[in-house]
Amino acid sequence: MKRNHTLIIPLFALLIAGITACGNSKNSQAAGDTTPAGGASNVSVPAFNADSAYQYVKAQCDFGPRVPNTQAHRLCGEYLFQKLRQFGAQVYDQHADLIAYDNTILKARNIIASFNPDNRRRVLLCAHWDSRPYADEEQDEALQRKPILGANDGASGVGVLLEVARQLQQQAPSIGIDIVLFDAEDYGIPTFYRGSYKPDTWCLGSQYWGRMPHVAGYNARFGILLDMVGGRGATFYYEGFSQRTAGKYVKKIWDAAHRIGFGSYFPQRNGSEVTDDHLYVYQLRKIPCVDIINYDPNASSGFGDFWHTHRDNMDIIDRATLQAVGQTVLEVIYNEQ
Ligand code: AHN
Ligand code: ZN
Repeated sequence: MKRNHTLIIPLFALLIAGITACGNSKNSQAAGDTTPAGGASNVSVPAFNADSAYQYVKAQCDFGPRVPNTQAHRLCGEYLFQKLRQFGAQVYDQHADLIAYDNTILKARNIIASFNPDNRRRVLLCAHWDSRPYADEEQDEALQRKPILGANDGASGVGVLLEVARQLQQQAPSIGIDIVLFDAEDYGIPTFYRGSYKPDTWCLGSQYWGRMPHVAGYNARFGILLDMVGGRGATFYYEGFSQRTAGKYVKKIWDAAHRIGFGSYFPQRNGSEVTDDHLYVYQLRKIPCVDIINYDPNASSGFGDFWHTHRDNMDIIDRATLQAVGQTVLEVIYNEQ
């Protein structure tokens, strides 16, 4: 069989890449002295502030579409990096040149924030921070080639994680947390593309990080990926790949959501399998990773009728959805021993 160069080249063509770690390592604050006997308990879980998360979503959108190789993308990357440092994390900056489906070289930047970096017990939280260069789900073809704002698709997950980071600085959980903001998730082959199919054109930043983690041999107990977690009326069904490869953590997260009163957002029923960053976290780093993603298997709209259109802007962001997801994430990580 002929070697599959189209697969190998894009994945390994990591032309120029560099990682730099920047200090600010006043991190290990004593974890609370509560010692719960497993599961939900007497641990104090901070209150997620949805107004704060909303402002972080808006701040990203205010830069405009965060498409790799644009000024808005560079400026937003700098904003996210500085924000995470301000929250007291050890922040790693991972620059990489990644090859898109059409051979564009994307100047990509994964941003990784480690809280309590010396703790061996770790949980990974992740989201993508880039936004899609196309609105290829628009009906009007003229609109399809314009980049989207990605308030939900991109900014929402990052906004929730910035608010989680702010909470981590105020009160440390028992475990270490790594927040990974992946770049170049949403540069996958557009529907209007007439060239030949290529595999693995989505999630370029997580594919890079999976092969080249910020710390050699990086591992975590499990991961949670947030994708499209701010849309009004969102529902989060079990995502198929997560269920297959990280089932016990799916249960842990959905149980937590139900325990604290957000069950209506988290139906305990199977959804579809979605190609997303969690695939590469699992395949390349063997870390079970759960995708919390707005996908309704029963609705024709699937990811929401604003998905990959210009309607994915601040108008469809609902603080109540951000609250449901953010408080559930806090409930899970502060109960982890
Ligand atoms: C596909 O469209 C194949 N997967 C969805 C991954 C994605 C795009 N998440 C956000 N935007
Ligand atoms: Zn997308």
